[in-house]
Amino acid sequence: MQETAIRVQARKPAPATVPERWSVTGIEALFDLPFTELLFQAQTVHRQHFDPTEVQLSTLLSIKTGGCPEDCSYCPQAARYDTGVEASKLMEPEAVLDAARRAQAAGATRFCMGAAWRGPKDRDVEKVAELISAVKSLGLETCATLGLLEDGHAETLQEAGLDYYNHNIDTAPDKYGDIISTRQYEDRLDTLQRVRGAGVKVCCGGIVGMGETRSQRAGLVAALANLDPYPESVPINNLVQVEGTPLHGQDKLDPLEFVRTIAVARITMPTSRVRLSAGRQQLGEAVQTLCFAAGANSIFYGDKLLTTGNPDVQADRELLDKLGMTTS
Ligand code: SAM
Ligand code: DTB
Ligand code: SF4
Repeated sequence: MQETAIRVQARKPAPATVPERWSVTGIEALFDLPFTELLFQAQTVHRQHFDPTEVQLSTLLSIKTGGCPEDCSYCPQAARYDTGVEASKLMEPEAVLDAARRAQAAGATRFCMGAAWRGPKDRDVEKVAELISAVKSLGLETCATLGLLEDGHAETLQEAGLDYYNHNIDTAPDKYGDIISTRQYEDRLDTLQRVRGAGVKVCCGGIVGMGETRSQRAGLVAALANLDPYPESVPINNLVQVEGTPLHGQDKLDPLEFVRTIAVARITMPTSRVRLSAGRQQLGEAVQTLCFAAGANSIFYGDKLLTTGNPDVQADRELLDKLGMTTS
């Protein structure tokens, strides 16, 4: 068979400093495109900034699980919901390092440490800073997601070697109050500002499949794309429905609508890593493949997310091999 695959040269992403301003209606118009047209536009943008055959691998570790005082209605770690997740203390450095070494040996290039806090106390930040330095010294990129940050926290984490801070806006601003009542959307923006101010790269995305309308999915993407600059890393989660959480039993999102969301994120945030995040197990191989074709170029890689399942490493390797994808 004739070799027809054209390997597109990766270009260094342009700095995301002069974002286009996106209106919700402009983004809804992208969602409304015929599927093949939307995918073509997303692929075109993708190829202008990245090698479309390459996927970045990030591994998650829950360094402090459960017992969280917040009421995020999707989350199995909120203390108020009976989900069977046991609360635990912050992990010891040696155990975190072991997990980071294993992730690196399996091929991950970024290690993301998550804590079920509303936000860390000063003492917690000191301890997490030690974990970050240790993980960074292995040669991995570092990411942390610890909740709302206060004065000085982002700077301490930056000095320890933090590359990315994950802090999701989760849903459209006009949907936020339906999902979380213990904090405001603006509190999230304030922490994102602190992260930027300290010179740490921003990982910020959201969850779809929480009963939002298409217009609200467009609102989520608009809010992300209009951050100035827009996030370097954009995790798009498909709600993992956990028994005991208020969102368990929610109508499931049409998988093709998930693919559309990925495509629209790619078009509106051309130089970002768009990451297939929670919910990959439920998507299956064919839909994930469409997501890669729509411009997704990162995944959470490893047998577990924070408390829920993820495709195992072997299955991911087989899928990526089958698709002829390379990893970084
Ligand atoms: N407690 C911190 C916070 O909320 O920022 C950090 C950890 S929290 C678990 C990180 C993110 O995980 C949330 O913002 C949400 O987007 C995602 N997440 C949590 N539970 C999820 C679920 N059941 N399905 C999909 N995404 C989920
Ligand atoms: C993100 O956007 N998704 C990840 C990561 N950032 C921290 C977390 C997904 C959590 C899914 C539910 C769980 O495993 O507890
Ligand atoms: Fe707590 Fe984060 Fe879960 Fe919300 S998403 S309940 S803040 S761990």
